[in-house]
Amino acid sequence: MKEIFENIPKIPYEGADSKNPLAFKFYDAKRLVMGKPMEEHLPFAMAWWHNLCANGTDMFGRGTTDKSFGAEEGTMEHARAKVDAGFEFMQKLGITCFCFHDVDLVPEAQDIKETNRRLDEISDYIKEKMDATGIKCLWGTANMFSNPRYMNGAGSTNSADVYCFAAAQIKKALDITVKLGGKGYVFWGGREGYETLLNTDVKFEQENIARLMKMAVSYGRSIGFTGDFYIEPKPKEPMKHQYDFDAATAIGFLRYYGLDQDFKLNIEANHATLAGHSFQHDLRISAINGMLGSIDANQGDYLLGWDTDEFPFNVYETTLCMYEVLKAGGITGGFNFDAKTRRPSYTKEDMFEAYILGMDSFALGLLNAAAMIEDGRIDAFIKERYASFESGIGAKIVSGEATLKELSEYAENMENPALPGSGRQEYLEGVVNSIMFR
Ligand code: XLS
Ligand code: CA
Ligand code: CA
Repeated sequence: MKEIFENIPKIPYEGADSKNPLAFKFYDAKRLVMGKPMEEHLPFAMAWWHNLCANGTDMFGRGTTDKSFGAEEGTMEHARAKVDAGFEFMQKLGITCFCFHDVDLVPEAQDIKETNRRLDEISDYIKEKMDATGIKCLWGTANMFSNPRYMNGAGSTNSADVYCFAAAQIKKALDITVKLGGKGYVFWGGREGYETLLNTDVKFEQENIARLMKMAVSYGRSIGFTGDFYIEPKPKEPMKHQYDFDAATAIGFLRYYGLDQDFKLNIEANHATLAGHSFQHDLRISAINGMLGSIDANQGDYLLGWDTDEFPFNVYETTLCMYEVLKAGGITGGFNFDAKTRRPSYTKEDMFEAYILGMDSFALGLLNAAAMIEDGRIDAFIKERYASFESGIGAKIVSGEATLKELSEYAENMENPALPGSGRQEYLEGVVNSIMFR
């Protein structure tokens, strides 16, 4: 078969001193970190939509990047060319997984039966490639936001017919995910939200979303899907207000509707920051609730108020992310680069350099986070910070034996309490710097 990325070799690891743009400087797949190879800590995935489909089109202009891969766009020949390109790309980078939406794989036909036939055909071809290369599917999903029929959402639409169409798409996307052995199935509620409360029955819409998710769980389990369903929280864009605002909101929703046994969260860096949180905040909230499933590894731009889906470059952020991941004991999902090159970065080399940047940034994050844990100063500080709850009245509070009356008497019998110990934030930030730039 003809090579698509002809001038690009398999990307080697060359170390931090390398000036070769097509080499890893920090991602060394077999290097052991805390007793485990980097590649096991960091199961990276390629996002089919950005990498093989997005061509740089934005609201102000046409695409800048040729993603035809030698075939006419909108044809099944092009769908196959994307599979060839994707597998060559992943193999050259040593990426072990991919994620997809149904409509990333094939052009949508006028009639869903024909779209589904095309999905059957392309998934046979993808499966062949997976068997030949060992590359796996991290998760699948259905795109229920691009087509105009979803202008008012899918699960939250006001049209029962559109709701049924969404159900049909989910059913097929689940079939394909199971056929490809996908570990997870994502619900990103792009248009599940509202523009104005004046035309919206929020309670009814949320109940309908939950009904659709329950049907998806029941169907998925019936066809042998044993993986996790994921909600991917995002506060806004495209809707003004989206129901899965952030990790805490999504967890509340899942628990309220009894979906928390089947669902976890897929946390995206750029979505957490749009919600006014740090990436690590949403990771921590998910982890402490037993809901940290998978990660969409990208970054936003603090100067822009929208979802820019950039390749991760901010090593402070990847460090603090990997700190949360290591503390949580790892994730069962993976690290999906839901990221696109900037519009003026339109060459095939740019596609590779972007992934090298992302993989190196996460490798650095992993090394730093492991060093922070091995250093122990942060853990020791936190333990000491709450030490007053380890004995005496503090221990009684934690054990649940204390009453409000008893605490009140305790307070009445003491002088004013001393100020709590210093938070020492600046010291701790200095510890992070001294570890990162060791
Ligand atoms: C968009 C989302 C989307 C999901 C999958 O902002 O990130 O790409 O990851 O539908
Ligand atoms: Ca995403
Ligand atoms: Ca995004």
